[in-house]
Amino acid sequence: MLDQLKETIIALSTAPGVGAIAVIRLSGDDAIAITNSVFRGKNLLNQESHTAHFGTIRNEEGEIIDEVVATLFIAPKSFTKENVVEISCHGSPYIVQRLIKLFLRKGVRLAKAGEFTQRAFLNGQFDLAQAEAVADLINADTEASHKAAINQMRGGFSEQIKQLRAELIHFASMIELELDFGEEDVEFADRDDLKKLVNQLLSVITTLVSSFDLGNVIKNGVPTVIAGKPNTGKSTLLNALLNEEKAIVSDIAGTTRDFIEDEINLEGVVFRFIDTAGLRDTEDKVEAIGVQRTKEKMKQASLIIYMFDLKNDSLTEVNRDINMLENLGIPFIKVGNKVDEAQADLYAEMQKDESTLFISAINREGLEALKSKLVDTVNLDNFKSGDTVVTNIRHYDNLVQTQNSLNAVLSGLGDNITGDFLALDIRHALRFLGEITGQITTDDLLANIFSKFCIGK
Ligand SMILES: Nc1nc2c(ncn2[C@@H]2O[C@H](COP(=O)(O)OP(=O)(O)OP(=O)(O)O)[C@@H](O)[C@H]2O)c(=O)[nH]1
Ligand SMILES: [Mg+2]
Repeated sequence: MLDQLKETIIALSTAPGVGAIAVIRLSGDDAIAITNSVFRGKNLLNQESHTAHFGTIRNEEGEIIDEVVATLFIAPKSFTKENVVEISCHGSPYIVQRLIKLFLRKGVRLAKAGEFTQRAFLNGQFDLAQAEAVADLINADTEASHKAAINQMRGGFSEQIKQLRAELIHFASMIELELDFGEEDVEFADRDDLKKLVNQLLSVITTLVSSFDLGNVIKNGVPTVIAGKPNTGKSTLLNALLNEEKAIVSDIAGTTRDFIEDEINLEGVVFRFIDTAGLRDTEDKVEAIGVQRTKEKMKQASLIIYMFDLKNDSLTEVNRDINMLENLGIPFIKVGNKVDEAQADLYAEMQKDESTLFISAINREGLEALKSKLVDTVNLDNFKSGDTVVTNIRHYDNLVQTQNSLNAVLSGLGDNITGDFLALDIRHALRFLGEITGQITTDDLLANIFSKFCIGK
């Protein structure tokens, strides 16, 4: 791994394809020297860090490949803390390819996915959780996900975790010291203090764990299933929300067979709407498969828009459906459609329940109220107040594991178990916490994380 680190790596850092400018990045001990060997205009070896230089790059025959600007970052004042050169050339894939090939002949090698960020991490530029936030930041496409990624990249909950972990290490070493004394009955680690610390840790970690619901929504959007009987107007609503004729609408019950989905961004949160086959018992084979899929989709949803038909449904049917949804245990919004042709008695009855919304999907009436209700259910307010939110599933997994180990420590303390068992559970907790920030790493863990990055990052 260390030898690999010394090699100078290269990759296109801008998006592939034609553009005004493309940026090729090199990082490693020899980045500047190698660039200098093909660069004409100035001696790059005599230049200061953070300076940009115009010149030409020529191949072995002296032929000009392109006019470029080379920006120098001298170690350790660069993203990777190594020597870095960023070459801005004309944004033609042909030129980029010729330049990279020239550099490969000069002894650099192609960077692997995420290798620049991995080097930055290994050289101590930031911790692992922050490195992962770099990837999130690149993929962020809403205000909320952008904010969460920036937050995490700038330190987020890493500091908090490192601090608590340091205190726990102190206890672990005290208990292990006790073990060294073997038979003698000594207690260096005060059990009451340990209990206090573990409780404190648990409360912080529990808050972080429960923030993941929101974090996941911020990062991946809210899968929202539109469900209801055939012909209630589900596809009409989807089209109205998306502002396009995405789904086929007809007055034939059972029009939608497979599910259709698309996203919209409401106040910085992405909702992934899934229009489904109407729920009913049917003899039609294809439709029956669709209904089965609807039921599965509903179980996976974070939110269900339950739509009923004010024109055609009976109160008994609606109540039965609502009952079924309550048993499902997934948050749902009740929406009565076709308010323009509503049966007076059903409408009056349903209006008694203040949480029910009434819309006319076909006339686009009541959609704004529905949209604000959707946003309300996500409850972004927590996030806006600057609370730390866990958005990464790996961090979430580790936090849950830490929680389990700490609970084991607590119950061990309750049962007065011996120091060696306590030490074991504490060590587990330490490992799970350390893996979040990268204080403990394995090659597998790193490979797994950085391979998800794009090449050039
Ligand atoms: N009066 C009235 N008719 C509506 C409204 N919304 C939809 N419709 C009509 O209801 C019929 C069914 O609409 P769809 O959107 O296809 O209903 P669906 O729930 O997707 O039906 P399936 O795909 O069969 O499950 C169509 O004829 C629509 O024009 C509304 O707000 N008012
Ligand atoms: Mg439909």
